[in-house]
Amino acid sequence: MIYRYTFGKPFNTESVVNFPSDAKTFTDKAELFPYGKTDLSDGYNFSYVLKESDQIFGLGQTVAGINKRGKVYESWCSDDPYHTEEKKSLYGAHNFIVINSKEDDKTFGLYFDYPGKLVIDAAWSKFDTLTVKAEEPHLDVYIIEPEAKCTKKILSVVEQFRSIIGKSYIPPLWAFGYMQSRWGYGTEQDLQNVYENHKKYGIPLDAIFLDIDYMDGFRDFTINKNNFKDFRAAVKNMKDRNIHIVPIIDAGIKVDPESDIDKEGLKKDFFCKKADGKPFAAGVWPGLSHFTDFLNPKAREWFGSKYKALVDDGIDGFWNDMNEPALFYSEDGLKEAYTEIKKKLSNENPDVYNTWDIKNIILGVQNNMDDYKSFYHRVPSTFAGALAEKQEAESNDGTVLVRHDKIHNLYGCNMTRAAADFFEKNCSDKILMISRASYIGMHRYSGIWTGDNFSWWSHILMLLKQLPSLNMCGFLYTGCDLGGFGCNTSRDLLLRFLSVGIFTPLMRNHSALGTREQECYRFENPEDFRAIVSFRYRLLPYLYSLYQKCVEEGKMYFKPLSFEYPSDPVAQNIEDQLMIGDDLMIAPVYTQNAQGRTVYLPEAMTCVTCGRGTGLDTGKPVMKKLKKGVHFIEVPLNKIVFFIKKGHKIPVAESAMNTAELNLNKTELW
Ligand code: MIG
Repeated sequence: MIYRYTFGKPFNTESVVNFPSDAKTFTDKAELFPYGKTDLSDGYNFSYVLKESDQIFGLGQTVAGINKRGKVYESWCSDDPYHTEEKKSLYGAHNFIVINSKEDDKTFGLYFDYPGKLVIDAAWSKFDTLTVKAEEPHLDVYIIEPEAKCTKKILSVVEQFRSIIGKSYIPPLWAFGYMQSRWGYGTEQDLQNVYENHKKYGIPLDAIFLDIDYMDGFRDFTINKNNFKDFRAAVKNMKDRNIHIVPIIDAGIKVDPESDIDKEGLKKDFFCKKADGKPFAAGVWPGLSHFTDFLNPKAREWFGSKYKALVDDGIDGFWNDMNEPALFYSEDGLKEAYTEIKKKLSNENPDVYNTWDIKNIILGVQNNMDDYKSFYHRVPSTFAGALAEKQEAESNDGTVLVRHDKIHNLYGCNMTRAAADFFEKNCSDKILMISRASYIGMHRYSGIWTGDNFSWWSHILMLLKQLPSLNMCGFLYTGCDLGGFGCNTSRDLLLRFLSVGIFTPLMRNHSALGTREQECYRFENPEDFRAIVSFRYRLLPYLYSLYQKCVEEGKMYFKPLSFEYPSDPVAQNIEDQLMIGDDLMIAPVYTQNAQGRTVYLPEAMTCVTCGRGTGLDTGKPVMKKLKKGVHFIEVPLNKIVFFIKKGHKIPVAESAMNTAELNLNKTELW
């Protein structure tokens, strides 16, 4: 059962697209809200008293457990490369939660469709209370109850939620292949080297990503002519080898009187503006940049059409970055900071506090809230609700101004939608699209990568917790930077990352400029890497069809054990193993030097161990039937270990160097 409570006049985020016509809706009826209390006297405040054993799930992309209880979260798309435990926000804003109550068998979902900052205090301030706070008392709140008599209540809530937000994006099959990326790849030679080395060591590969260096001065939709004599020919050369090239597109457009796109954007009035009517500019990679008003449908269409030049060059995949939007500085912000710093520097008796203040002033320039509050979007008045600026009469094209911070979480989502709308209308082939920032609704247009993780063991575990939470919110095509983005990886860490990555729909090795190079062929015994990566291709008949089924039926691809086995007390506490579809379970190793790990089997399963054979042959699997319960499982670095439920079988293909050479129909059953 689904109910919608509309408070005030919400902004239309378009995240919910299939609200059933016979479902109940209530308008401004806080007193009828069936769970918890709603107070509208000072913004929107919701509170719900939890029982001791209540669990809180959802919230998509966060640094937290699968069970989110005990922490505060802020829904605020943020470019923060330090994914440490105390962080309240990452790049996505995913306001869907499920409260699971064992004591009185009450399980229900809540979706707060609100495009500004939302603070979710999941029993941190008070150990028994969940509170949700928004500045504007204008939002839609959805309540989702499980279907009567179902046994897996959380999954039932998730499926119903997924049905109202619409089907998730399906990438092309090749985007399920192994993909290599690195910040720094920007030349024809880079592509050639990466391709040749994978081939040399027999490591399968389907795509190579280009980071900002392929552009001319970091200008979107341009090519650095020194790096590529003939970009189109380079793309074709790779495609002839079954390698797809995936360039990055950043949100900001360089302020540049010489550039056509900047001139055009200004002329057509498609950039966000400040209160004084001047275009807003902030520093990002290209330097001072303009920001397309993605909330304006015309501007969105215009930006989307810019992808055409690259599509015409043979490009069939993109990654949209910096679209929270990340802001390194604004001119006003810098001026203010310099004034403050000068004051501090004039201190006659320098001390450490004074010095730290200077450091903090500098750090505060980046992604500053004052900047997010300083610019405006032009939105159709029918969408703006109560967020339309009061003083602004509707202009004659039916649009009104909305201040950015109030709809911040929709920015990246609509950048990606701009591209996706263009592909939908103009491309006959499926296009790979991933975005860094997201809001629920964007799952219909693209996947996401989980941003700038580190080469840390704990970040394998973080991924395991993010995957099911993201799936709950519709994001199925997702994965992390395998090997870790920041910091220097190690051989064993990369192998363990890859061993999880072979199961994630997006399987991409990516790392930051200046870190240790982490392509598989950089390490000793590349055949160990070959064993892992080539096994991915063997799993593709199962994984790709499972993916499509999850899209069609609104199901989760990765499920926590607690969702699948709600009455098993041990399963409730396991957050480092995941079910994949209805047939598999994984229990990845995420500890350095561990030769295996303890695994809990919630029912009888077959433990499958595969390893390295000759060439692409990953050898005969060793199958061992195990009973329900706790087992110690050995997992050597170069072996793949997973579990198949008793009575289930999965199709396994022969491996291939890329998906184009993969025979999906020639499979054996394991
Ligand atoms: O400020 O384009 O998350 O994947 O390599 C950093 C450079 C900008 C952040 C992305 C990362 C990408 C990097 N970008």
